[in-house]
Amino acid sequence: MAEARKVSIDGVTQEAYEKALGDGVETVFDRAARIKPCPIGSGGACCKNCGMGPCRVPAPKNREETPEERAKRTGVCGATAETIAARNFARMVAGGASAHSDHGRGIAETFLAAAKGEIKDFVIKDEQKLYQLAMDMGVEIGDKDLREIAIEVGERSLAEFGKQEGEGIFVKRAPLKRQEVWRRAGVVPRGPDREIVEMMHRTHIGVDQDYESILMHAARTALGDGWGGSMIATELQDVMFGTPEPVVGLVNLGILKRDEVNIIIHGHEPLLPEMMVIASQDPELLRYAESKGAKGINLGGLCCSANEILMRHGIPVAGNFLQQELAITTGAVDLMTVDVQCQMQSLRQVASCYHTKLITTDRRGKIEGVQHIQFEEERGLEIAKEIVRMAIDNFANRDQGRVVIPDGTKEMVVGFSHETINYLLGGMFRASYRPLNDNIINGRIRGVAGVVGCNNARVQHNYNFVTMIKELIKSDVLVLTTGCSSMAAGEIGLMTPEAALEYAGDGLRSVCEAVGIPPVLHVGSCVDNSRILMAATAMVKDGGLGDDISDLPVAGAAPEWMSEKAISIGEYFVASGVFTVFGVTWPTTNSEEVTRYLFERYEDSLKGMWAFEQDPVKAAQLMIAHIDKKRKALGIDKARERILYDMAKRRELDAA
Ligand code: SF4
Ligand code: MSK
Repeated sequence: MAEARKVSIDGVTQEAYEKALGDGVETVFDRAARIKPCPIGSGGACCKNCGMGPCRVPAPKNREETPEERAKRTGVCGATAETIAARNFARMVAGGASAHSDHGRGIAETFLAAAKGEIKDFVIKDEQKLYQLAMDMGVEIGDKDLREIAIEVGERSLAEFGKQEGEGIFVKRAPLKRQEVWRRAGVVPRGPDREIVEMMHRTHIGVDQDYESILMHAARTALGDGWGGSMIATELQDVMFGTPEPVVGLVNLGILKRDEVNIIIHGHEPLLPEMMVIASQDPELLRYAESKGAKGINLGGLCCSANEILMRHGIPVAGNFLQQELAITTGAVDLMTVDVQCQMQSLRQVASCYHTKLITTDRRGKIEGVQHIQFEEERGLEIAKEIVRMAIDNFANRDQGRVVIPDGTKEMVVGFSHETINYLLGGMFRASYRPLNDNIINGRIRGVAGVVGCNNARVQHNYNFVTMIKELIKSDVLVLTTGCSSMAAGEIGLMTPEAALEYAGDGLRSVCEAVGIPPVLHVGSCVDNSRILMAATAMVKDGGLGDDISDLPVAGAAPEWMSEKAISIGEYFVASGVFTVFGVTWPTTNSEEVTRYLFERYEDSLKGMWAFEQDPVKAAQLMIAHIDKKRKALGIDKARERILYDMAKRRELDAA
């Protein structure tokens, strides 16, 4: 059993955890205390890729190994520790890329069906983005009507996944120099399906046994995610559901309501959540809820499903990955739906301790013993209404005597899509990243960092995120977040314009004040890391900061990562030229050579590299040092020294 104040830095989460303890319900925090990570597997020293293994090849601890020992450190088939570590890492990339890409494929299928008029509940909401997308995909617009354009965009998107030859359609969105880097390194992605299948093939026993070759294909696979599957998901979701614009939302478990029907949407795909937003506001269902004694229907989200409906509709967010069980242990959740990714199997056990109805809604994401209602796009709203009705019916079963909703929510301003940042900075008629570039060049903004990824029960919930982000913004680094990182920042109050006054350095604060933005910008869900790629590309294209993403004073991080998707995201950041730091644990520590390849030698071919640092302050300092190195290379380091002097001078004058 873990101690409440040690499991999370967030008081609301601590209170909810104490309630779970009091109820005798085991949660992820207790399991993490009970189950220790395997020291052999965690460093990539275990191979189970065939029936002669598993083979364990750990390096000796606390001393250098002799050449003889090293020669013997192989699996039964002779695979070296390097091959084994590289294969394990590459398979994590493939796993993560497949999750994002399968998400993207589902969206493309729905988009195409909607464009053809085969399903009525999904429509084109952002026509301007559709036209832009069509042009980027090379669709001739001519005198075609919107429907024809949408069908062609849908068909081209779907065809991308299995593209056997050539280059992914969005590769040409990248800066020209980046494309050259990829072509030279031989990592231009074809379709994500092809790259993922090849990755699995290469890492089968007896195929690719050169760790460099494996790791270069890992880069190609990840690029097929970031500039392929994930980017398609983001683009089509925006066209169908609307491109996010700034909106205020609430975050944390305190969003649950004692006197309303509480429904939580958990997972990643926004199809059902979009329908649930409509269904939960349906007048007939609201009357039905009243007839059952509830004052209303309260829809909330968890994980990335939450991010999707928060940034498009301002729907409140109950929390991030480590808070999913705690939402149920409040005793206030009448129904929770889960679709795909990041939903714990333990939800079934936790829900069984309360009245909560747990429903799986995607055929790919079933949980043994849990009721399944398949979401069918053709009957999207009808199914959503059916689920809302079930939640209302279950409200009567709630034992209000067991309900404890921790007091505490925070406001967060969200919805900073790539387009929105463009408009906010440059204005509607001259949308541009130029003002951002100017503020980087003049030194008010030191650089930009993407802080993304999951929570991990091996470290205190939200601590690494919040500590790192505070360190960055204090040092005038503008932070972009996605996924669970966004909730961590929101829960501590870093996502309001006022946060800039309290936490940001002088330079960043002055820009946030002038534009009216928070120092930490919520850009979306996990697939929306593709927005960060587009933002970086726009910075290059608007000029003054070099020719390539690797020239920019930017860095990436996932200080609490746990999922394979995070590894794929990190890998495509690196392969796009971004210095990227991960915390908690590093999956190749058993092989110095593989680790060195990822941390140093990737830079030779890809101009980006990984780093690992568990301490979030030190990790932030690594990022800042990288940003400063890039500023120096661009010759803009002096401008920042001047601006700091100006600030100090100004303070002196203010004090006088
Ligand atoms: Fe062992 Fe080689 Fe089989 Fe892996 S592939 S389990 S190293 S024999
Ligand atoms: S939900 S992948 S825990 S960010 Fe996207 Fe959070 Fe990580 Fe899932």
